[in-house]
Amino acid sequence: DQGWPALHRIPHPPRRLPLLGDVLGANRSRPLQDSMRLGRQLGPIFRRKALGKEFVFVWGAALAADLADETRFAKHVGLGIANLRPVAGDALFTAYNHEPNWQLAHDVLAPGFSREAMAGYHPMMLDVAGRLTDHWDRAALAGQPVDVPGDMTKLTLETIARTGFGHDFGSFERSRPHPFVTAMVGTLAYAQRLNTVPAPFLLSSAARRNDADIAYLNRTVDDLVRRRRGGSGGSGDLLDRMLETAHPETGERLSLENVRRQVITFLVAGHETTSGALSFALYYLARHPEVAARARAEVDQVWGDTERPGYDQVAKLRYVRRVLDESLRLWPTAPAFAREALEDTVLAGEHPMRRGAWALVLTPLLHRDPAAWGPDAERFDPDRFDPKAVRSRPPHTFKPFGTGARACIGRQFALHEATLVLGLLLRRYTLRPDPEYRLRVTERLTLMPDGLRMGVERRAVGA
Ligand code: MNH
Repeated sequence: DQGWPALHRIPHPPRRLPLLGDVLGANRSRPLQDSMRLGRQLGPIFRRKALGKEFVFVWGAALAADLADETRFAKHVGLGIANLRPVAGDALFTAYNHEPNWQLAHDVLAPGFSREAMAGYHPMMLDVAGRLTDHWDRAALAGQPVDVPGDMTKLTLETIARTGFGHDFGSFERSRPHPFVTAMVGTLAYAQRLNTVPAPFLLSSAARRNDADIAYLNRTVDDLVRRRRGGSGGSGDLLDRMLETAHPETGERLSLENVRRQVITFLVAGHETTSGALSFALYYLARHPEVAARARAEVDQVWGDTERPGYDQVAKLRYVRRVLDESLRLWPTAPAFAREALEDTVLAGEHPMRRGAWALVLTPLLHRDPAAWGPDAERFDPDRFDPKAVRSRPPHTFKPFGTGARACIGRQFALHEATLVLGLLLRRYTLRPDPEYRLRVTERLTLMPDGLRMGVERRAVGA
């Protein structure tokens, strides 16, 4: 029963195959959206069988709120995340709760995400955004559509590399993605495939390819760290913290092997999800001109015609932030997180769980549960995030950054960066959606609107 004594009470798909379980008929390249489809049919808690094991999925608001209780549940490192251990080891994202390097790295790196630290990153974020707008200006002039996810990935990779590690990948000067991005996408896609296809059945060429990708990531990061240790110091960025800061109480430092894992983790976690969030927001802004107009009016009003908006002027873009929240509601780009029972317990008074049993929370469905979001939950409406509406909802219904002690450390970083960039783009361009485009969401552990292109035109005012 895998830790669920009353597993039989949890619904599962009607047709189950003896060996393959519920895998057959599943969409292997879109496991998340496949689970969403099943979840809609089976209800707020359900199970799927894969590789001979039962996996419990949860999306009902009341169940998810119970799983957020930190006295009874904690993060579970499983499925896709465990598959990333060969790349990220015991760095923050992939560490098991009991591994000492989690607390050590968390305490050493948390000040890197304080308000003061963020204000220090702000000018660098503006510089990187300037490279994006240079690129979009050329597209606008040539009447060429822009590749939204491609350009957002360049932007967010350069932003985390620059602010965190003083590094420049030169993404905007390349026509193809940087090899670091290709290797990273390769390892994420491989980790995702390991969820549905057992390792022995994956082609050995795919495994070799994955080893080569990991080796490339390691090499890139080792070079970067070596250069820093060779003297050219940063300005108190994340890498300086990793290399030089001792734990305030124990005096302990991160080992070099752990620093390597952390740098890879931050480069990956720090850009892929933010890129998706920006891309979905731009998709919705282009599709809802009335929302774009309201957001643009706010930017014009709050920023006036300052060339370089200040750090505090970003937080004042309340409506732009709601657009971002609403995009992350419909398509939370890190679309699931797992919770395990710390002791024997009963989930939501109904489902007994033994210590160690776990469930996967399907965030996009939680974010569309009519019980929390109303009958029109599928509709895009940023006003759901005005303060009055937020207060009227039960807690733990909006979880794009996970929950509890292991929630996202980069949340403020991502929100500041994305709000700043949306503000800059809204002020500078009118977005022209491609009328032929239909939203297709690709998955490689994270979500991204596939093939999203749009036209951009320079605005006359404030430009
Ligand atoms: Mn982020 C953990 C989503 C941006 C670095 N992040 C998480 C989790 C979610 C998440 C969900 C929790 C996963 C789990 O419970 O297993 N993160 C996001 C989203 C964005 C994002 C949706 C952008 C939008 N994350 C960022 C950025 C950084 C970052 C930017 C770094 C600069 N995230 C992390 C790290 C963790 C994490 C590191 C692991 C934290 C921990 O376990 O201590």
